[in-house]
Amino acid sequence: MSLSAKDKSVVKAIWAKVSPKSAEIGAEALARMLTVYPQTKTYFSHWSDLSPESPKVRAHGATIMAAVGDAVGKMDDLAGGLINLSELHAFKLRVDPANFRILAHNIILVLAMLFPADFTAEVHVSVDKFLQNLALALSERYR
Ligand code: HNI
Repeated sequence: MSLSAKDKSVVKAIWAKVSPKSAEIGAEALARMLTVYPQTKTYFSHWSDLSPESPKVRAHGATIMAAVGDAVGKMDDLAGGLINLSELHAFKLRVDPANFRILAHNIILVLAMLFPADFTAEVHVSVDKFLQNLALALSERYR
C-alpha cells in the first residue's frame, strides 16, 4: 500500500527526531536481527565475529540506517531512488527479500525501545508502511 501524505509527514517528523541516533539504531537493529533470526547470518559469514558487539556488525548497521535515512528523502519515488541498492542486493549479494521485512521488524523494535514516548501507534503505522515500501523498492530488481 502506498504512502499517504500524512504517512510521509509522520515519517519525516520521527526521522528528524531519531536521526542523531541513526548509527546506534542501525547497529542495535542489525545485531538483534543476527541474534534472533540466525538464518540471516549466512549473508555475513565472511565476517568472523557476528556477535552483537562486533565492530563490523555495528558499523554495517550504521551504514544500513544511513541508507534508510537517505530513503526518507526519496519517499516520492522509492523504487527509482533505491534502484542501485536493489541491484546490489539482488544480483551481487543475493539477499532473499524476505529478510528486508525481518530487518524492518528489528528497526521498529529498536525505535520503540529507544524512543518509547515518541513511538506512538500512529507513528508505528506510518513507519511500518514506510519500511514495507522500502522493502518493496529494494525488491524491485529481483523480477
Ligand atoms: Ni544491505 C550492504 C543497505 C537490508 C545484507 N546494504 C549494504 C549497503 C547498504 C545496504 C547501503 C552498502 C552498499 C555498498 O557498499 O555500496 N541493506 C540496506 C538497506 C536495507 C538492507 C537500506 C534494508 C532496510 N542487507 C539487508 C538485509 C541483508 C543485507 C536484510 C541480509 C540479511 N547488505 C547486506 C550485505 C551487504 C550489504 C551482506 C554487504 C556487506 C559487506 O560489506 O560485505
